[in-house]
Amino acid sequence: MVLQRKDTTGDSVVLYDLGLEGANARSGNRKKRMRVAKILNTISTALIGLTIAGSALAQDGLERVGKPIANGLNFQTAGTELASDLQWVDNFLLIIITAITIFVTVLLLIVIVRYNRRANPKPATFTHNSALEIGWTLIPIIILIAIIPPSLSLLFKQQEIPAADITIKATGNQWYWTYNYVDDDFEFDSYMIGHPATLSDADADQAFRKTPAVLAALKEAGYNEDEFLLATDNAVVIPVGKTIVVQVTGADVIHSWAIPAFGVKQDGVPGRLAELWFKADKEGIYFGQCSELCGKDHSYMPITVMVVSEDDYDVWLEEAISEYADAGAPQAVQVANAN
Ligand SMILES: [Cu+2]
Repeated sequence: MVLQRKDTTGDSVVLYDLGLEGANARSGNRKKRMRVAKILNTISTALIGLTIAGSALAQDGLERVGKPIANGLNFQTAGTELASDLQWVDNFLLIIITAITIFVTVLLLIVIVRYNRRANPKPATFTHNSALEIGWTLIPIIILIAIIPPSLSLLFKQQEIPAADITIKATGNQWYWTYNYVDDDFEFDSYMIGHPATLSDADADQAFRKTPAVLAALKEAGYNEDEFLLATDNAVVIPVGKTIVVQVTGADVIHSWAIPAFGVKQDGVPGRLAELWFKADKEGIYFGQCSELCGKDHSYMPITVMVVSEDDYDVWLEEAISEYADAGAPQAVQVANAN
């Protein structure tokens, strides 16, 4: 940033004490600027260090992504390219906003210390500085232009839905999800383990809390105690490395289907069919939650996505079709395919 000063009256010199670069900057100011640059460097290094530490922590939960981790910081381990891109943009913006915040804070502190009534009893009387005004207009514009390419390209990547390998329709209900595997025409409901629907009638009064019956149901389904409120009785099962398109809608009120580790979140609005897509990079169990306040049991309709190998998926698919598909359903699929 190079700002030329036009005003040459003695009083106007003080303006350049703010640490801005100018033709009349004194050597003392240059030293100060270098100190500010050093502080900026230290802080951005610390921020990057924090990011790396957070990622390393998140890696401990590689198989189960999306549940709370002790001392967890930062994002969940990215399970898709969309999520890694989102995290990159977030870190990029974090560095920019940190630099801006520090810069403005330093300017404020300098003004407070140097130009209070006691330290500077005779204030300057000029009101304009064209170069400075052009600078503080152009520099924010340049920053905004620098932010546009990564953020807009990511937005388009999320919103332009590619051809699907597997299409799943997710319908939000008060308060559970229904998943329809559109290509194979079967559907099932997915309840949080601990919901009365997942317990025997005798244990119904133990629902929604970490009671012995709920803990036993979690264990039986292969989940740990700390996955309570995230684990469901029927997970969405998908193969690794395939493009999955999820059509999201609501049956009663607005819900939202979100898996943070996949970088996806989409409102399910009754009467509308929205779409999101992702391609999971690695196998694992990924947890998400309904992310639109949808009523009293909003917190009890989590999302569990199981990413498995293609072979395991084929085995599961066969079982799921025989378990969930209606007797007349295969015919309906054939008719639809013929068209
Ligand atoms: Cu909800």
